[in-house]
Amino acid sequence: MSTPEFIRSIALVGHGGAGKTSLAEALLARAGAITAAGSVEKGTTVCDFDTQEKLSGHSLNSALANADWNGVKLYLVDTPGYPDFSGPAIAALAAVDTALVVINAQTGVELTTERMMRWSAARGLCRMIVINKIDADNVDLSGLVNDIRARFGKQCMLLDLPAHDRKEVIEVLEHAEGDADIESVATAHRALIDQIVEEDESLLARYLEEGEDPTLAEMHAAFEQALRAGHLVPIMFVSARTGAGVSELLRVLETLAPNPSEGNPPPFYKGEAGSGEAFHAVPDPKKHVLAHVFKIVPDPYMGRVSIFRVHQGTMKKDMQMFIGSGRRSFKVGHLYRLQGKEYAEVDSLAPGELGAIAKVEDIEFDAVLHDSHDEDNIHLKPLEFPKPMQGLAVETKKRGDEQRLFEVLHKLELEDPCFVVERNPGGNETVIRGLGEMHLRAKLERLATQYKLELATSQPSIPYRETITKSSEATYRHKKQSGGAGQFGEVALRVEPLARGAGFEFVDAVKGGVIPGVFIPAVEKGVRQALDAGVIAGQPVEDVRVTVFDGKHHAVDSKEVAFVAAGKKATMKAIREAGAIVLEPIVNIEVTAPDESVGDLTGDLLGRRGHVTGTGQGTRSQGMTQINGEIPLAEIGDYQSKLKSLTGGQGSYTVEFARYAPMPANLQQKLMASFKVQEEED
Ligand SMILES: Nc1nc2c(ncn2[C@@H]2O[C@H](COP(=O)(O)OP(=O)(O)O)[C@@H](O)[C@H]2O)c(=O)[nH]1
Ligand SMILES: [Mg+2]
Repeated sequence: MSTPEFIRSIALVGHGGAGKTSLAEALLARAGAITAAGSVEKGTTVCDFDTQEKLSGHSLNSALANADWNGVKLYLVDTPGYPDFSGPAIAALAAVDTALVVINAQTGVELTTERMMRWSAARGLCRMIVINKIDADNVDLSGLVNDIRARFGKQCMLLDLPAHDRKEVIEVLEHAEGDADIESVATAHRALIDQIVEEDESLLARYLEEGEDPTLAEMHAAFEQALRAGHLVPIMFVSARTGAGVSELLRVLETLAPNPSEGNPPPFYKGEAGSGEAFHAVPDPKKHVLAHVFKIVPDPYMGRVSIFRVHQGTMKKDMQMFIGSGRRSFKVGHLYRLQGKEYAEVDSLAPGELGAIAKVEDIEFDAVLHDSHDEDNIHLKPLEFPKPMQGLAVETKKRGDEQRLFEVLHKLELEDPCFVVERNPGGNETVIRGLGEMHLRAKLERLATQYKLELATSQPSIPYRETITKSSEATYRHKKQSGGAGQFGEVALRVEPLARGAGFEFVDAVKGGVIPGVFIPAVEKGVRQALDAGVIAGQPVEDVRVTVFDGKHHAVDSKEVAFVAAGKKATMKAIREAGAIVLEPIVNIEVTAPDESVGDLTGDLLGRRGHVTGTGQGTRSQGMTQINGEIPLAEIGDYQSKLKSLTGGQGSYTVEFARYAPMPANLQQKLMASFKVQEEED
């Protein structure tokens, strides 16, 4: 068993193509965890082991690897870099102490670089920047460093410098002088030490007095403090291809990357996620076990594999554990450490270690595992994922496959927090949603190749909503006499608008038992039926409070069905009088496209009832501009093909949910008219 002091956990994050998977491979090879580095092109890397990843040539999911180096255990989490696959990449941030942001020296700071710098800071992680591909032709390393500092701040400081025609690097903490590219070693050395000693007053005082550099050991604590506080974001240079800088990076991970007690882990909560009572896990092997599941793999042979980080205590083979709320327990059985697709059995895992258990079907993504009854209902600070909006309606081509499609889609949902499956309650529509077109295409490919499910796809219906703009009251009496028994129930209620996003509130304000308490759930059921089915346009009604304040009952004829019917009809009546309107989903869109197509794209967005909220002229990638805007979801159906034709195939985009907004009156009229026709036909 390793002790926490000798454990490092690092997520390799950054834009697609930056060389994260290749760099993980180079680190593993240099540390001796594998005999030779494989290559992404040949499909022989540890981290891109999936068939689909090998074919597409880039990572689609996160992957784990580990290495032993000078008595230190390194855990690496390789993550996918394209925005479409950011679900697993964000999830990895919950499992590590260090985010290693890999930047491609050829293309510079890209979309995912910026996002990961932001997301990992928000998570409190220690950040380090690695500039990869320094071997490539026509790279402007000095310009890139300036750009990094302009975007992310002066605390981004050189920890090493490329030297000898970029064939090697010189570490500037250890060396006070030397020949290097970009900047003089002496300047970089001075700047770095100045920044580190700032963290510790006594160190600073001595440094100023004696005018002599503190030793590396003396600076260690201050260095970690600077990392944690975000006062220092070291920049290093490597070439995963030639190996330049790889040994130096390995040494930095060993000696300077935080161990679990030097990191800045997010808090846990007792009770509601994100609210509740906050507390911090202590990376002490002797305490109660707390582990957080950041990845689920539905493995065809192993069953459901849950991959977690141990935050506190020691997870042991055969231990009895609880899931989240503490009501369900399971025996750990086999415990594994992962090396790409290989599972190695281990007896125990200490705080800071990443491991896996298999065949516990109750465990879900984001669950907290613990070994104590009292520690019930624990959550880790919630991760923030973009809400998937890009949708496709899917149908099996072969009849009889429907049930299996449903099961398989559920598996895909488990492993990717940004992929969801919706069953449209009205129509018989199954809609898959993801972060972009490429995301959904990857899932369809997977369904076809791995599960032999061929699907027909179509544009899904738009998830409109209804809401009300003022309060209103209504009474409805349901009375029926059929044969001997009758049905009687009368409900009076009030509907009031709530803030956008508030959902639904039901209030029972009935006095004196005019509606007996046992029938209140029936009234609520009727109210919900009316809201779910929609009133003016057949869309679910949201952001309303419904208060039942009066009614009547009959000693013999009052029945549940009567109050369900009365609740439903009273709600419909009240909503019709409450200034009901239709809301439509608006999405944030981010387009990256060649500079010369910006005019056309802006015009196209306007034509789609959208507008531009900002453009970033691109040093990010030479000749590319980023356009941010807002657009109704209803208008992006064919955006992919339009973008392709306007940019000669060079543009890409992502969307995420922004908000619901009232629909323009003319479009709302249309929707309501078609709902009327439908209602009359039924
Ligand atoms: N010239 C050069 N190419 C590299 C280097 N590292 C990775 N590559 C190439 O860049 C491409 C993307 O690499 P990959 O590791 O898949 O990037 P990822 O998407 O960040 O995981 C592949 O073709 C690699 O061979 C490097 O240091 N130098
Ligand atoms: Mg990769």
